[in-house]
Amino acid sequence: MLYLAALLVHCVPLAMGQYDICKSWVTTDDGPSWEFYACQPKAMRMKDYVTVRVDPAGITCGDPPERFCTHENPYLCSDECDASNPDLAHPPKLMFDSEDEGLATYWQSVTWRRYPEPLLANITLSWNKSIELTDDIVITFEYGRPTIMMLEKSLDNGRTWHPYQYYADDCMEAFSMPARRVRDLSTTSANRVLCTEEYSRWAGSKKEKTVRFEVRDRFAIFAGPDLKNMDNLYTRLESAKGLKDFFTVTDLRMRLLRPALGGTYVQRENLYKYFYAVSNIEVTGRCKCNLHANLCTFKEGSLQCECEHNTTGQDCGKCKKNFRSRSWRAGSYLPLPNGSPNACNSAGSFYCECYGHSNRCSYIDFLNVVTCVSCKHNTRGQHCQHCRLGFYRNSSAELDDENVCIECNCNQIGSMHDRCNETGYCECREGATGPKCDDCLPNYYWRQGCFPNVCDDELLLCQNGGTCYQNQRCICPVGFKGVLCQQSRCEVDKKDCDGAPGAGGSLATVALGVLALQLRGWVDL
Ligand SMILES: *[C@@H]1O[C@H](CO)[C@@H](O)[C@H](O)[C@H]1NC(C)=O
Ligand SMILES: *[C@@H]1O[C@H](CO)[C@@H](O)[C@H](O)[C@H]1NC(C)=O
Ligand SMILES: *[C@@H]1O[C@H](CO)[C@@H](O)[C@H](O)[C@H]1NC(C)=O
Ligand SMILES: *[C@@H]1O[C@H](CO)[C@@H](O)[C@H](O)[C@H]1NC(C)=O
Ligand SMILES: *[C@@H]1O[C@H](CO)[C@@H](O)[C@H](O)[C@H]1NC(C)=O
Ligand SMILES: [Ca+2]
Repeated sequence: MLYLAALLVHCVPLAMGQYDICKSWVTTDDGPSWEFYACQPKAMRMKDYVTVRVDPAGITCGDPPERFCTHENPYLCSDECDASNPDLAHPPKLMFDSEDEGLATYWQSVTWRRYPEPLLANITLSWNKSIELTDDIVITFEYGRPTIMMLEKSLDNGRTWHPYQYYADDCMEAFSMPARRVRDLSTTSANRVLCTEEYSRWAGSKKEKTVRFEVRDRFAIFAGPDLKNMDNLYTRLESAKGLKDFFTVTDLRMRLLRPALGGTYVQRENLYKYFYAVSNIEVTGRCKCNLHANLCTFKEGSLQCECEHNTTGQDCGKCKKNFRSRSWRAGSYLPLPNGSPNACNSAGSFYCECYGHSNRCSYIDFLNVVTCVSCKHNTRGQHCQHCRLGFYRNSSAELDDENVCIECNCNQIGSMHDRCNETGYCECREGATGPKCDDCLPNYYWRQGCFPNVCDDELLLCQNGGTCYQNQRCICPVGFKGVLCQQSRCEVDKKDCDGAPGAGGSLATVALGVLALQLRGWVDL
């Protein structure tokens, strides 16, 4: 009885209590109504929902069958691994089964018979769902723990990986890192990635079997040794940048880099006692639902939050359709003790979707329409569904994305105006080209805009020994003049020499074009 009570008290901070309900039906002066709270699912044994992959191919023992020895009894090699015999096979799934008392079932690698080539294995765990760790990751090794290994994590379903913790019997030698202990971390370094020697030394294969990633010790930095002060932890998780993400994973990878050596150097005459054997990988955590769900279920092979607060998505990371009157936000642990639900809302009695770009709608009497007011993120329109002039639609972003509108960035001189088409192309003045109109067409030169070449090396050659200066003018020798130095100074009178082309006509065309486009823009509004 006493034991049971102690056990319950011990479990309270992580298993029960705060943030376990999303809403309740309350009676107020205005009558009964729903009240909403920040909420999160209970912690679960995550190994029940994991997909595992072991690399490289052929690293699992038993194909072909192989004998192996143990460090305790290296010359009695009577044990056998045989993949074709269920009693002697050691497939990866045995790292996640539930074991009868006393009978360890385990995945086992081939032996290090290829020494000195390193014996490397990757064990990759994937959930296809973001998980928040709530307790230590505990990996149990039969026949000794690796002398070098590394734990990596991914937050994006395995697209990118980051080191999580390094393990070695000599951190300096293996990773050029000083050995540290999680217990010695402080509030400012609680999410530091470190190398520890605590789980790699030889102490007999039966005695010390576990390798840990210490989540509790890191929580304890804020919540105290028995995690009694969870409020402080929750406050820190909200305020300390990157702390929540540090405990969040979608995938984990153990990189086994050197097996147990039995406390001595590698004995080449008996390589059959070197291998990896993992009997259990315990991962305790909860589905990350952004504090918008208190249930997480296993559906169609994946964990899925049962979203409340009118949110949706695998992690409740979006507002439901018709509930986007303001931008989606995660729920918050603060203020204590119930937190803030930050629920998604429809705009009240009348419906007006603003795709999260505005928090306000207003009714325009004479048009009889409801329209969003002060659209943000460079959007405009009744539902903030268009981009402001000078911006174009980001084709890889949803309408409710903050990055939905991209600035056109048209070159001010080269383009007719600062608007662009749906793919970001600006409308260029004569002679200009490029998506932003900051280049010149061939036979044009750039000088505060694009101008047709006056002279060049092909068709518009300077004559009578003149030289072409930057396609802008011919530098004529003494005695010649004219655009291409084609005229002798004394031959003709002044009137015939001035051949300046009239630019008035084309300027007027440009101005008209601008006016027409402005009109179109105005009508568009
Ligand atoms: C293990 O994964 C890492 C990437 O994290 C990769 O570089 C390495 O080659 C893999 N090792 C094996 C044995 O597959
Ligand atoms: C991952 O989860 C998503 C959302 O539940 C699902 O659509 C997808 O098929 C899953 N992918 C895999 C590889 O299981
Ligand atoms: C979500 O929408 C429903 C109507 O579909 C409403 O009754 C409920 O109160 C909303 N919940 C929240 C948290 O806004
Ligand atoms: C377009 O939207 C995507 C998704 O939000 C974003 O990652 C990207 O940066 C946006 N592109 C630009 C140019 O802003
Ligand atoms: C935008 O303009 C460019 C260049 O004129 C053109 O290639 C592209 O097809 C246009 N895009 C659209 C959507 O009209
Ligand atoms: Ca097992």
